[in-house]
Amino acid sequence: MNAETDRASYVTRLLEDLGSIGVERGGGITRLLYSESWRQAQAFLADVMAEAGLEVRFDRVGNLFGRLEGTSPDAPVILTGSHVDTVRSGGKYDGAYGIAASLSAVLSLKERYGKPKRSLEVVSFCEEEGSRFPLAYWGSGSVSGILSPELADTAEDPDGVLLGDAMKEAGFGREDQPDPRRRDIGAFLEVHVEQGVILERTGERVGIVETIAGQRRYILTVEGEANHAGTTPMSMRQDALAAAAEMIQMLEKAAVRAGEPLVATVGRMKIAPNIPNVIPGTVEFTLDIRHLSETLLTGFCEAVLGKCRSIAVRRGLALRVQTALQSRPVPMDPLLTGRLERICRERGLAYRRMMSGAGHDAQSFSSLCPTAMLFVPSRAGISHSPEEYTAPEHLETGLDILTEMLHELAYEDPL
Ligand code: HGY
Ligand code: MN
Ligand code: MN
Repeated sequence: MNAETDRASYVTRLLEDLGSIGVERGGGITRLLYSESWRQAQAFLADVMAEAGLEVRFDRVGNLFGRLEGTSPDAPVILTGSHVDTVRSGGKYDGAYGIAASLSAVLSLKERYGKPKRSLEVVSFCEEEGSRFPLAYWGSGSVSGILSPELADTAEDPDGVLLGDAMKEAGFGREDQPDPRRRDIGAFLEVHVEQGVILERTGERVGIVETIAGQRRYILTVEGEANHAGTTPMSMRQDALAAAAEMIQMLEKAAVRAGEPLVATVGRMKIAPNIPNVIPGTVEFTLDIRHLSETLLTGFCEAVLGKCRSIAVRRGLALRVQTALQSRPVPMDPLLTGRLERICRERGLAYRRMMSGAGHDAQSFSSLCPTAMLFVPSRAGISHSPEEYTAPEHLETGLDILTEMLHELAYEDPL
């Protein structure tokens, strides 16, 4: 086998191994922040990094770094990687591919060129999805400083466990562990599966991300009155679920009317007391709204939240709105996207510049240092599902481009 196929098979093997951690009967993968499967995955990756001869380090929130020291150790670090956590019943590639490709790229550069000028670091971010706690980007946001450590004292999971307690339970959150905040990063690169169907439809091999959509996540709590389903006349009800249903219908209609690229999703709902013969007294549900334009995103959110309040008032119910996440649309670095484009052209690869409707760790870095993302095709655009799949030749393309980018940034040109 030649070096190229070696590097590629290293990625597929890592994906298989990582994909076996947190796998469920139905084939989905669940690795929620600070859970046992999350801990196993980080421990596995720490071993892989150590075996590869990288300097391994965890920071205080559980981000894992593998460092290949450069000949100018004080020069800005070239950081590459992605997140180890998953959604519930997620796929094998989201996040994991970025970590596996980064590891393979750094290892092959180490074997071929030895020490870089600028240190190269592979990172497995502890959390990006926001699948357990009502925040996202806890890993990259702690490194870049866009999230404050105090969030650990207030963010609670659906079982009422505080993020800070879960962090300590998993062996992190101690003062003697390295502060996650970094100020020595010169550039961040992330390779990721597209999680959409554009590349597959157009036949292009590579997506060069220009902008990552802005995101708002809210938790709406509708307070009505639980009551007997048989004896309470329709005219006397304060049905929290009927009100929530009207709000969700309104939201969907408003999003369709607003048109692309705006998207709005209600992904999680809790009903209390959730009993067939009791009128729901309390309903809590999430809103996930995204757009490329900060102004239009803000305007849309204000409008639909206003309509939700009017629905609650008209029905004599109370409505509480908590903001769980506000991330602005972020542009990627034009010099780095230009580099990616040149590398694709040199290889005769069909590529397209595109936006990302999905949020990514790269979003956390764009205000800190030059940042770039590249996508490889997802089969049928499916993601956040056990059906998530990307063909080996596409994984190899992303690996090849990432390796070249890292070679140029860490061994050759100044940033
Ligand atoms: O939700 C997202 O866009 C990403 O997968 N965290
Ligand atoms: Mn991801
Ligand atoms: Mn995801």
